[in-house]
Amino acid sequence: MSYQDEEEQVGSFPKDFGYGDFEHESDGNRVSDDKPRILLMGLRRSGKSSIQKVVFHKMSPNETLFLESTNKIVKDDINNNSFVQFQIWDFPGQIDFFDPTFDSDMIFGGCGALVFVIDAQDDYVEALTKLNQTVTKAYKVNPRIKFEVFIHKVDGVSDDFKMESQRDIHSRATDDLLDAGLEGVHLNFHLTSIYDHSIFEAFSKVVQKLIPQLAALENLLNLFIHNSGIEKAFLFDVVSKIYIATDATPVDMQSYELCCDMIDVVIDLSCIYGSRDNPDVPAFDNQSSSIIKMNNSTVLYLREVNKFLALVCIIREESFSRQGVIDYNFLCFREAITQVFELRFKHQKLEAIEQDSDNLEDLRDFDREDVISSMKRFQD
Ligand SMILES: Nc1nc2c(ncn2[C@@H]2O[C@H](COP(=O)(O)OP(=O)(O)OP(=O)(O)O)[C@@H](O)[C@H]2O)c(=O)[nH]1
Ligand SMILES: [Mg+2]
Repeated sequence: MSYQDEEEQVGSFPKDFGYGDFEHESDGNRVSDDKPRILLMGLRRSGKSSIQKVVFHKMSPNETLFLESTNKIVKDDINNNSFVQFQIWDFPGQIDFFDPTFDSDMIFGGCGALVFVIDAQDDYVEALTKLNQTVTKAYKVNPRIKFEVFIHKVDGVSDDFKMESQRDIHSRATDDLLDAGLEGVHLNFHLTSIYDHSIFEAFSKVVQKLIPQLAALENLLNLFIHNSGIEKAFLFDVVSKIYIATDATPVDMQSYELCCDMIDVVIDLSCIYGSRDNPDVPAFDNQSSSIIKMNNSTVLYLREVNKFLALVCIIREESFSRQGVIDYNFLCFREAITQVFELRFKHQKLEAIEQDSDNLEDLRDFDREDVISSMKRFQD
C-alpha cells in the first residue's frame, strides 16, 4: 500500500480562500502522530472521495460525478492552526485487510475516528459485511477509535426509506458486532448527502469529538448566549463550514443551513468587492462582520473570531436592539477563546500525564473565573 499527496488544485476550490499557509504543512509520507486522523472507508463508489472534496475543498457536488476511483490511500492535511487540526485518509474501496502490505497497526493506531460510508441507494448487505470486518480489525488495534457510519446518498430516497434503512442498518450492524463478540463497541449513525448540508453537519459532529477543548468551547458559548440574549450560536471553521462547537440548545438543521449560507454570502461578497484594490488582503479578516435582518423578526450576526473561525449567532430582533452588550460580550468571548488557544499550545507541549491533567484544571478554572465576571449581563 502506498500513499500519495493531495493534488494541488481540486475542482473549483478557490486558491485564494483556503487553509492558506498552513495547508499541506507536513511532507508526503510522514505520519504526524500529534494530529488525530480520520479514516474514510467503505465500498467502492460509496462516495468517500466526494465527501472529502465537497467538505474540505469546496468542490461542487455535481463535479464529483467525474471523480476517478481511488487506487491508493490519499492523505489530506487539514491544518489551519486552530482547533480544526487533523488528517483525512481517503481509502480505496477495494481495500483488503488480509493483504500483507496493509499495516493495520500503523493505520488504526493513530486513528481518532473511522468514518464508514454506506451507499443507501445500493444494496447494503455487502457493505455491512465490510463494516463488520473493518470495525473488528480496527477495534482490536485501537479500542479508542470513534466509529461513525454515514448512511450516504440519501438525497435520492424518500423520508420513509431513510428512516427504515437507518433502523435496518443500525440493528443489523450492532447484531453483527454482538455476534463477533464486540459488545463494547458503539457505532454512531448519520444520514448524509453531498447535495445538502447534512454532510457538513455530520462531519461537524465527527470533528468535534476530536477536539479536546470542546467542553471549554461549549461552556464559553453557553455563557455568551445567556449573557447576551442570543438564541443560538455556532463557532464555525470558515473554510469548511463545519461548526466546531455550539451552545447547549438543540441544533435544528434549518438554523445551521442559514448560518452556513451566511458564511457563503460574506466570503463571496468579500472575494468580489473586499480585496479589489489589494489582492493580498484576505477575504476573511478581523474586519469581517455582517448583520442580516430576516423577515421573521430574527437577525443573523457574524463576527470574526480569528483567521479561521467565525461566530454566527441567531438573535431575536428586539434583543438585537442591545447590540452594544452583545458586542462587548463578544470581545470577552473572543479574548477567552484566545486564551484557550494559548493553553492548547502549552498543553500540546506537555508530555507527562500529571502535567496534562493539571493543565486541564486550568482550563476549567479559567472558564468560571475570568469570563463570568467580565461579561455584561443582558437585561430586558
Ligand atoms: N446522489 C448522490 N451521489 C453521490 C453522493 N456522494 C457521492 N456520490 C456519487 O457517487 C459516485 C462515487 O463517488 P466517489 O466519491 O468516487 O466514491 P468513492 O467511495 O471514493 O469510490 P472509490 O474511490 O472507488 O472507493 C460519484 O459519481 C459521486 O457523484 C451523494 O451524496 N448523493
Ligand atoms: Mg475514492
